[in-house]
Amino acid sequence: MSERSFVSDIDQLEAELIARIDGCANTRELEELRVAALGRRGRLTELAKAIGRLPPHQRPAAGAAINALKERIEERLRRRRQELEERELAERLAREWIDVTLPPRERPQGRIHPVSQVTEEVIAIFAEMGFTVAEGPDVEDDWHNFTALNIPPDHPARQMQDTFYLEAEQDGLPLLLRTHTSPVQIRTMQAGRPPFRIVAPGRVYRRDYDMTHTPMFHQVEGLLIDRRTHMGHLKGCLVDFVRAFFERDDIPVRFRPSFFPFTEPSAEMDVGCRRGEGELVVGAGNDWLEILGCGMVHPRVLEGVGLSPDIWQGFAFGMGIDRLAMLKYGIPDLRTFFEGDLRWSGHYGFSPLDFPTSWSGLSR
Ligand code: 2NM
Repeated sequence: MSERSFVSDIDQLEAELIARIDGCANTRELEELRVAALGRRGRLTELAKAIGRLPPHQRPAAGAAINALKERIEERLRRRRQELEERELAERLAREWIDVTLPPRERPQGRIHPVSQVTEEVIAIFAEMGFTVAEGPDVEDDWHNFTALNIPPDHPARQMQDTFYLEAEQDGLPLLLRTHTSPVQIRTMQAGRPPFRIVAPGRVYRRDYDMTHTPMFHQVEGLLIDRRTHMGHLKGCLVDFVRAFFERDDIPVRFRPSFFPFTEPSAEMDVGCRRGEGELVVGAGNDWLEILGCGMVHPRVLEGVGLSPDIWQGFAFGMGIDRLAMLKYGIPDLRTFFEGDLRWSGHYGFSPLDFPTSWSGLSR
């Protein structure tokens, strides 16, 4: 190859590349062109390789010419890129615009389910009295759900008709869906040291379905264990609770003797109410409505978790959250709670902004 033809190749390539750079319509085309010209197998790179075929004395000048061309092309690419970027930006700005005066798009606002609302209300009230929240598994074993609670082997609650048993077994006994949240209290007492003040909210399961029963429902149970605890503490605590919950200082209450295997003595607590045609008003009237079960924790339950009943005593209670929600907020049919009907949630649900939470100031 002669020096003259090399120089004319350079001139020709320059003219061609410049024409193509100017002809690029956008930055993508320009980038393709840059690779085709300056890339590892690009036109300029190939031309540079041809220097090796020139006679040695011509190589320095040819090399310099190639480098100068490369710089001119790079500069041209840079300018063209800037032009194209500015044009593309201007096009995007013209095309993509937002009308900031438009009203915001409507979007669905969820509602808090009455069960969640009431659970948090109950927790908040007991939190003020120094109780903390404890939780446990929905799938329990026979010992935590029954035996530790002094429920005898032949008790009806243990029957197939009443309890959901799983196929899976543990220590030769089938696992089950907890029938109350009491096993949480058992687990808490086993894992820690007294005194205890806990509430255990959660789902529980019983084989029952009619106007007032669903196979899954919600409970809050509470437990207080301390030295020299007595029935007076139980009554004071629960009377304060119902007054706070129903937001009435004058609400009539009474305790009726009852029976639970895990408490002795046991009681049921009623609140005054008024019943009319299809209506039920809590807090006044000459009728009574049962709202919770309670009692002093049975010595056998205490012994079962390694506490001496001579030193530690306590009281426990349990209530149905769903029923409390029906009473406080006038919801007639329990079964509607679990149908997931958005019209129902819209009507009976609560604003998320009013949700009482552990971070909204009441509990510690
Ligand atoms: C109730 C009524 C009375 C109760 C007892 C215990 C435990 F674990 F301490 F023994 N937990 N919950 C209890 C007592 C529950 O529900 C109607």
